[in-house]
Amino acid sequence: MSAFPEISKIKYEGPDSKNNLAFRHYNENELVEGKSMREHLNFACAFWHTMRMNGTDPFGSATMYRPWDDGSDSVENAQNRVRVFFEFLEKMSFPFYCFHDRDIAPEGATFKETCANLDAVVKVFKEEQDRTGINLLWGTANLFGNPRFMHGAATSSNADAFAYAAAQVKKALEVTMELGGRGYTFWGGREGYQSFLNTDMKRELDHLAAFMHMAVDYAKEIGFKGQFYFEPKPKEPTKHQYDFDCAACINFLRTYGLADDVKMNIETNHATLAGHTVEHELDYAGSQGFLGSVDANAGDMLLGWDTDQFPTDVYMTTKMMYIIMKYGGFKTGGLNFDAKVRRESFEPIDLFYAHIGGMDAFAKGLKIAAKLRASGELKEMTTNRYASWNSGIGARIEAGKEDFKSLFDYITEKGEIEANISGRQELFENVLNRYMFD
Ligand code: XLS
Ligand code: NI
Ligand code: NI
Repeated sequence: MSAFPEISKIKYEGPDSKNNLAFRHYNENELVEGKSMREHLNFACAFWHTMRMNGTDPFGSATMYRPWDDGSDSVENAQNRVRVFFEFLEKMSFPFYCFHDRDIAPEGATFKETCANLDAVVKVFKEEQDRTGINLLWGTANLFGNPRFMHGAATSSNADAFAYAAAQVKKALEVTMELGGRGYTFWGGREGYQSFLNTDMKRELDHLAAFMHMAVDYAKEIGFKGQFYFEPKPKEPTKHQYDFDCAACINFLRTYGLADDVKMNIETNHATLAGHTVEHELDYAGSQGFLGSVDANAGDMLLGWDTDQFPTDVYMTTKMMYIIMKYGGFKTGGLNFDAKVRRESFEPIDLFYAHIGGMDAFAKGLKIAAKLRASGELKEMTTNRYASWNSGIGARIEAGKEDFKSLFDYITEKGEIEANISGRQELFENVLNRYMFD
């Protein structure tokens, strides 16, 4: 039985279409720089937001109208949600999806029972994947929702919570592998702290590293070839999350010998919460060789929390795709819509509008980014800005042929530096606008 009987498969109708249930820019097989849009973007749908958000907020109860969901915690209901999810994915032409273990299956009375519930639901995922050819981009474990993780999981003051989390991730890795997942994501959840007075930070960080090493080792042991990701978030739920931003995460990975096995999963709203733009985070990770995957969403600049809105700002998607392409595009990763419809957008059809908008915003951004790249205009302007490094003293510094003494002599002899040239930020912005609107 169809959960969305009134909605047929969303088709590409082109930029002139006025059909709100059609793509205007996302044309999955259209080639951009010789690669299909589908492969450039690797869109994934988040199970948690799409199937599990019921619209509760701290001031109000559930609002979402989801006629297929009986509201119970039964395994049957969980299995049925998976079938509905795949109907949605198929109608939206999603190549990928992502999940947390606890979104997809209910916890049982014991850990053993919980694992059995998970297996029963994963069986349906497997069937649906086989039926549709839709794949798992990454899996993850929810190590934050249950009260046992009130002090965190890997960084908990309670060693048993660490052990439970390890058992849970072992199982989540097996399940991710069984479903052919291309990756596995660590998001800190409660890996952070509220007050330094009751916190042994060094010990907690060491534990987090030990935990991630165990995961990496176990993945190797079972032959899981997927890419591990670390997802930065500066705050919420804890005041100081250890995975604050890309710089903090990469420092952690390098310090603890995890740099070869883990890349970044960058979320737009988390970047803005850290006081960065997502472009900054993507470029930083890319420049350090850690660009892995993206949780595509948007925050509200006036609100200080993770609003997880759908991305519709084409300036932002253009800049994001420009940077992602600069670093060679996604290898294992993709654009996972870690986004939820607003509490007031409670009808099933809103799930379609939301994802169509996000996919079209990125498709349009991809096309503009490709035009920017083809013209080379911005790149050339940037390269010219650094012209002083291409020859003479700049080239010699880059080649490691100069030191403080030689530079002291160089400047003493010259007396003053070559005149600076304008940064021309306004011109750069005008050039971008020309490509946005032409
Ligand atoms: C929460 C995170 C979460 C991760 C997966 O803020 O974005 O959804 O992506 O645990
Ligand atoms: Ni996320
Ligand atoms: Ni988030």
